[in-house]
Amino acid sequence: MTAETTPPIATREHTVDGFVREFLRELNFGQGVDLTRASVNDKYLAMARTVRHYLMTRWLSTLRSQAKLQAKSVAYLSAEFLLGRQLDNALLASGLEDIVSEGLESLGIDLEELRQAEIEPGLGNGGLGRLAACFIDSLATMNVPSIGYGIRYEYGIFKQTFVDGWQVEKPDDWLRLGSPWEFPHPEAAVKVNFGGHVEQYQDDDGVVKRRWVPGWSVLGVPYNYMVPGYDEGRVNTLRLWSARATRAFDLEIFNSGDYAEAVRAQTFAENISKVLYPEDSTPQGKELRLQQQYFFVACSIKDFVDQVLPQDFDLHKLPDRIVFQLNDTHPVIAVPELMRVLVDEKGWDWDEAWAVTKQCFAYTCHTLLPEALEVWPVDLLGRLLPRHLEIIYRINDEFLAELRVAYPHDELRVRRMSIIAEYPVRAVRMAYLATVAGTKVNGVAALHSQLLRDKVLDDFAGYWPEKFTNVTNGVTPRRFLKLSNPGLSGLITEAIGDGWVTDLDQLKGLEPLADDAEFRRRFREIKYANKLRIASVLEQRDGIVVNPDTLFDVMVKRLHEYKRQTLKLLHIVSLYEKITTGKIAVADVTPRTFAFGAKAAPGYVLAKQIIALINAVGRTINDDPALEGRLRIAFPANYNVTLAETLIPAADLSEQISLAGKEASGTGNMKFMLNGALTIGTDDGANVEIRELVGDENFFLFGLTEPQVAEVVERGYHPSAYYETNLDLRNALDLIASGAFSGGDRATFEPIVSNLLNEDRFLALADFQAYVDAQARVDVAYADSEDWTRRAVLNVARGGFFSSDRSMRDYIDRIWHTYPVAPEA
Ligand code: B1H
Repeated sequence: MTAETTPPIATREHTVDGFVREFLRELNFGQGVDLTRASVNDKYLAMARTVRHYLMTRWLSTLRSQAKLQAKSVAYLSAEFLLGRQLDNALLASGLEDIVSEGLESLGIDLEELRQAEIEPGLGNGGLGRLAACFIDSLATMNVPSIGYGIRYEYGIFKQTFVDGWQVEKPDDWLRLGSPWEFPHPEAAVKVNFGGHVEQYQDDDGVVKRRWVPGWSVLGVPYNYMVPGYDEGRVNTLRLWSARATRAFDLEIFNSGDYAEAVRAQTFAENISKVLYPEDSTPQGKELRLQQQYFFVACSIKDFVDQVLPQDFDLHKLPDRIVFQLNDTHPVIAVPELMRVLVDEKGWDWDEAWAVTKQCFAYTCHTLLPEALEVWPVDLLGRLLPRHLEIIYRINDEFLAELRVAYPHDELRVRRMSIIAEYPVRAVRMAYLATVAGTKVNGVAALHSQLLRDKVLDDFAGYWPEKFTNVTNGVTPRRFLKLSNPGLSGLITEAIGDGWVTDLDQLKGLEPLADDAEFRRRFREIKYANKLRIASVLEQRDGIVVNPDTLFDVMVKRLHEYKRQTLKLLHIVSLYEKITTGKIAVADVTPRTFAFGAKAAPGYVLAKQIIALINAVGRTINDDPALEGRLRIAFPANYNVTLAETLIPAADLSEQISLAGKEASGTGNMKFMLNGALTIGTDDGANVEIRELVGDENFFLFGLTEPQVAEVVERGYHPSAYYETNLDLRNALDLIASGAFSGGDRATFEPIVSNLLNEDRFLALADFQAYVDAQARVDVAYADSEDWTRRAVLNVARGGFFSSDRSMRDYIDRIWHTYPVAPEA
């Protein structure tokens, strides 16, 4: 189409009057209510739709220019996108903030009330899902053509409640009040097959081929979401798939007269996108989970090949047009799926198809825990996806043949590297499949990538050294500094201008101000205001009272033994024990608020007991007059992105205390740093890089290093030895065991104590003393408020590296080789 014949795209008037008109139109014509009778939800929905309309011009022109230019793109395949609330981000991206506050004020509407009405889409478990959300934000802001593909779960991560201190899960019905940010396209539904068998046949030329005869199918309905870049950037697309029953599926059964069966079949199909699996790091090998994985990946590949690409596109050029980034192993079934499409549907030769396929994928590994590496039993995989299993076998056969040439006298190595595990059951190792198929394999922090090369995938790194790379994670400064900490962002902008929002390295310009007393005073004032803000949120949200005149010591992350919430708890219990037995005077204790936020996977029994113990210790110490209010535990239920946004800016101390070698990266650690908290942490994940950047003197390091851990484990670890020799530790454990926190009942927390004494898989007892000593250094440092603030400022100033914009640049340079394309005006 030429410029003259290109139809125009509608625009909106960027004025207060223009906004008010659009808003009222949405309220009246969209919600069907007038302002005097509108509920908060009516106003929120109208507001959200209005703001999204202001982004529409940019979205449509992004789509139009991409259709024309066909620039190389990234398709980020992820089972999770933990987006958080959308309204503020959309306001920021549309540059409407001032217009909107003025416009709403003129209508007598409280913007804050509308913000609070938004239910956050919790379509992820934790760091991995939030990372995906940060990455797509950065890609849009940096004008990189990209599309996110995932699942529109009807229920996101469960809502956590506490009953007598124990976690009870409630469904997260996030769609119940309407979902103003999505654009459903039922007319573009895609069919996905499952089950059945594979048969042999002869094609027209008499060549014997194999094809899949599926047993059943479902439809995938795409829901599009805008991914608006900051400040006039592209508006990219996130496409999430929702499962529906096929019409054929229902009709056939329906016509047979069995209405109940037809409804049952429909429910069965729609189950696929019903709920997010709430396991973080320890996937359960459930059939429904594999159905989810194949479902969204098959929809996405079909969508990309049939809808996104032009009809006459030569698929041999696919690697010049797309890279599918595999966010962990969850989407790895995409590899045999693309092979199946090329070989079975397009009629390509195997070799030709494999040559293209292996250039189209790259794989990010997010873990080192052996139990987190997905392995699918061939029984299950073969039942659900028989043709894919055949394809995987053939990929493996050819790979092993290649290895036998490279290592002619090393059959042991060849077997170790097989994509198919033989023990304890025959199963497909998805990480190996991804490594074989990917152009690149990356870990998510320097140490993690090193350990991937040296330990988990060492044979592969030996065979393909150049395949392995690192991209350290990052977080979006738009959401986690600009929006979440308006006080600090204002101060930063005043000092160095606002270029930092898209070029976070500019924070370096703050370094000299660490020595400026007036700057430090204002920095402290902002931290204090942030503490007041979270105090009021906690009071309203949870009925929790906290004292803003205390050190805010915060540990927020999923509950996992390897993250060692119990280590922090032992520190608190030990302090408590020493105070109540008169070993230290209350007056000598630094007043602290210990804030926790943590969900446990519903089936993770020990993790749930640890939650109950944190709450039990909290009840005891919060009520004990002997402490004179100097120590308090605040454990709000249902920690989520929204709560993180107010809690992190209020923190003084960031707890990153995983056993060295277990936390792949961590991203909370980066958010705390950028908001001026100091870190107490082990030499693990991205902590290593945080400490390098901020300097040893501004980081409270403790604990065994990864090689030391390996050595201790090698020698044989005996946690009880620490109990025997460390009196403080023994007293703390004994206090828990005595029932002091469980109304005298010794049974309740016995499993936690005996696990620590007899097993302690993550060496909490070995690191206890080092941790307590590091906390003593924290107390000393905090007492010098000027110097503490100086260090806090340096944390902000040196945190620029942790922008997800930088992560995206690294992916682009090392893996994707895609280039920015600004949307046409
Ligand atoms: C991370 C997961 C994860 N690593 C399985 N692995 C899941 C594994 O649903 N599942 O089965 C869900 C999530 N999540 C985290 O990724 C790491 O533990 C963090 O250290 C890291 O910062 C984050 C982002 O890379």
